[in-house]
Amino acid sequence: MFGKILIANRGEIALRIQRACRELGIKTVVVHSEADRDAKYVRLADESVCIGPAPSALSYLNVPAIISAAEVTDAEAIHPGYGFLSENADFAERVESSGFVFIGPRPETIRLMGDKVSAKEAMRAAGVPCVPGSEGALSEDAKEIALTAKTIGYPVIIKAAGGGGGRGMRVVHTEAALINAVAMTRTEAQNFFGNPNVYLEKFLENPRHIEIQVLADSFRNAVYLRERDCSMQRRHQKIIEEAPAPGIAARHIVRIGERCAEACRRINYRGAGTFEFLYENGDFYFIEMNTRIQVEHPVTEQITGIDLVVEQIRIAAGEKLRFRQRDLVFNGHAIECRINAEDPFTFVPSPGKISFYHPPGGPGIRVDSHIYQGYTIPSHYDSMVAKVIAYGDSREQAIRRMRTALSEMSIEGIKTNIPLHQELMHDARFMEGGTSIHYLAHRLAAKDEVNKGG
Ligand code: MV4
Repeated sequence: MFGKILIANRGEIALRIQRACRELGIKTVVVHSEADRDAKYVRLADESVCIGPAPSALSYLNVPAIISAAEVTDAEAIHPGYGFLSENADFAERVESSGFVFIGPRPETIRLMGDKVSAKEAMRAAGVPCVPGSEGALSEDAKEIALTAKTIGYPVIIKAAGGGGGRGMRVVHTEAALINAVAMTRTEAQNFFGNPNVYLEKFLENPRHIEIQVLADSFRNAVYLRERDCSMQRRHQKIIEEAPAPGIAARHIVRIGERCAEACRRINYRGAGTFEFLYENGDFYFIEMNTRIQVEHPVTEQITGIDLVVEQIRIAAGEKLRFRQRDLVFNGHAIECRINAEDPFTFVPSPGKISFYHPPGGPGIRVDSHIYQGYTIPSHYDSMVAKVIAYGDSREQAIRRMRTALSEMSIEGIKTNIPLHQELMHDARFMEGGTSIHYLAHRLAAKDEVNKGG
């Protein structure tokens, strides 16, 4: 096992990774920007290194500074967390060529999955069901593109190979609009991602976003850790996630989960990963794979009893998976609410000093957060300041515990989206379960109309 790990991230996930390291008896180094110098989680680390000024481009994305920090502190491995450099294949390569272990998949795997065209191709070849669409990237031939779209059937969605997470997409309803839309998406793709390749898919109008968590070691052992439903989102920012997904039969999950685990063995995947699917009318369609630990990993931990960050570290250290699929048991239901420092209804960020903080607790409540009374939330980064995770025997119990937790929680001095979560925990459609990716936007729009007196 490693003696010392460098954590190339900030906020709650930097603290979460430190906790996993402590459990394994590993010393920690946290790198931080000037804006995060006084954060408590930085003090809690065994060592810390300032790697640059507040803007991420000069600190958390500053590859030479991070590598130097690992060198001067004698760290053996680097955990990238989520966001920042976590899915940057060039960074993973630099980490390894500098003699450190990258806690994540091989650089080639990250590169394969970073290109959504090659990811989809690899997954289709490995037996994972995908959204019907073009075979690979589109050619330059307008007639051929029009024929492809016609064969798929309108509406279609044009996606950038270098995109993902909702960037670089365009929906097209008619052949008349197709070629111009392809050209525009291509130009944007070149400008944003440096890759002009685009591809076509059937546009699914009202799907749910269901993802499968996997873990794989370096010896082609792979397991799936069931699913998460991440449909409650706004502008591609998830706000509530849960496991298992309400209303989807376990045998259906088993079938798709086995496909994901088998795909991991085929591509010799290593580490934690997530297969993202759209789920509509009882069918799963693969769209993308994430090669990092995700924000919402705690809901999976709560229903499996497995510490995903600990497992990531063990796998990176060359250990074999300690369990097989048949050893895994899934129990109860977990819901995560992402607490953001923002206006609950306009979503305008609300950084600043926390003048009072009281976290919730009690049976089945977990809070993953780096904040405390007196902490100042910097304006330079993501607005997520805490994750409240409620676990129960049933979804109903998890919801009841979440309501209590949200009512106990107080964060003063800044605005948070706690009031929005409180509304959603009493929303009839949420309580029923199974709302689509469009539900939150529609609900917010409907509420706006009421407020305008419409
Ligand atoms: C889609 C889709 C409908 N049909 N693909 C957006 C994020 C990226 N990961 C893929 N996305 C979508 N791809 C087809 N063929 C709808 C979305 C989508 C979405 C997906 C997951 C979660 C939230 C979303 C919000 C809007 C659109």
